[in-house]
Amino acid sequence: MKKKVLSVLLCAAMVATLAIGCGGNGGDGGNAGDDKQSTSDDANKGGDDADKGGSDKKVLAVVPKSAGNPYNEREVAGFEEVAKAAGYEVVVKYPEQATADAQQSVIQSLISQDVDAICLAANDENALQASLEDAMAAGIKVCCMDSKVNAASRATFVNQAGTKEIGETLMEAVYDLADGEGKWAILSATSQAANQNAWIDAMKEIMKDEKYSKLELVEVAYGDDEPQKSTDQTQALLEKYSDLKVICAPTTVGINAAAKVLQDKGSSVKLTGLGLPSEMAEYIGEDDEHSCPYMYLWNPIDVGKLGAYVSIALVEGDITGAEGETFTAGDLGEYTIVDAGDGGTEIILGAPFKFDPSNIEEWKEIY
Ligand code: RAM
Repeated sequence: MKKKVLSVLLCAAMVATLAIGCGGNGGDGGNAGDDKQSTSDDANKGGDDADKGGSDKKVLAVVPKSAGNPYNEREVAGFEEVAKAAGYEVVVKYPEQATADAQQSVIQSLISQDVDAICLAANDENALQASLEDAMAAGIKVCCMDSKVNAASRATFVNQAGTKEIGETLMEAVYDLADGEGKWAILSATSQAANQNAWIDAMKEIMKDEKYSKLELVEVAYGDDEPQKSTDQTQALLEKYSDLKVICAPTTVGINAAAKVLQDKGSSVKLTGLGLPSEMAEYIGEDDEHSCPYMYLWNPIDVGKLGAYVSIALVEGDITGAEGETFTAGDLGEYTIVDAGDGGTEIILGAPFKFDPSNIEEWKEIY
């Protein structure tokens, strides 16, 4: 019930943000740069041997899944905005690849830098446990956003929307676009991505319902959140399954690549999933000219903002990440930490938001 109220509030906040032009974020419609590692303005904490000298500000690190993904850049922008305004230094460390190994070396370097908090979007749920336990043993507060690590490796997790809710939303879209029957495929990110895997598992669970018995999930393909690999995987799906009806891509990189392939080919396969309005506007439409009738997402800038608010609350000792704790996340409002169902806790940003021909032109300006 509480979640519903929160979702409604969040949608209202998103609409309000839209009305006021998103307070400066709206102009950042494209890539925010593709540097793999960067530090905020004067913080200069990105060097591997940097220490806390030079400033007595506390340092919050943010570790996205990978570089070159506009979704991740928006998360970082939101994180930086909140953290800097609150007087913290920010270290942004993009791993070399969307892998746990690459994130592991980033975490080790952040431990040597003695940062105060690490907020990461995990490339693997379990593989980072040893490194993150080292970080926590060194007094660093650890939380995740977007894609979680297991309960033992985090204080809490900023979840963009309820996992089951995302699964239900996407499953319903597939059902609708396939007219209730036929072959469909998933084009995901990496095979280890905790968030995509959780959404896919949720969809598979929902699919057990009789209602979906005439739908056949023929394959889960992995484009690794790389545009070229996602393009190749889409083409391979089309070649393998000539009677494919729908592709669902629960990744902004995958859906963008698939949309272009389908639209360029004039394919009758319909697409849905999770996409950035700024990247998908040209593909959204209900006619034969467009590959994606509608899709969903949440505000990635707000995911990053909430990640920063949680990092700050952990560092200041306002929360520990335990179920039932509450905190205020600036203009995002009041949040309660809830059970994540995996032995740990989470904070749910809001509900997935639908983008279709009626609103895509407005939202493409925002993120
Ligand atoms: C991609 C990433 C990210 C995910 C979005 C929907 O950008 O995989 O983790 O949340 O898609």
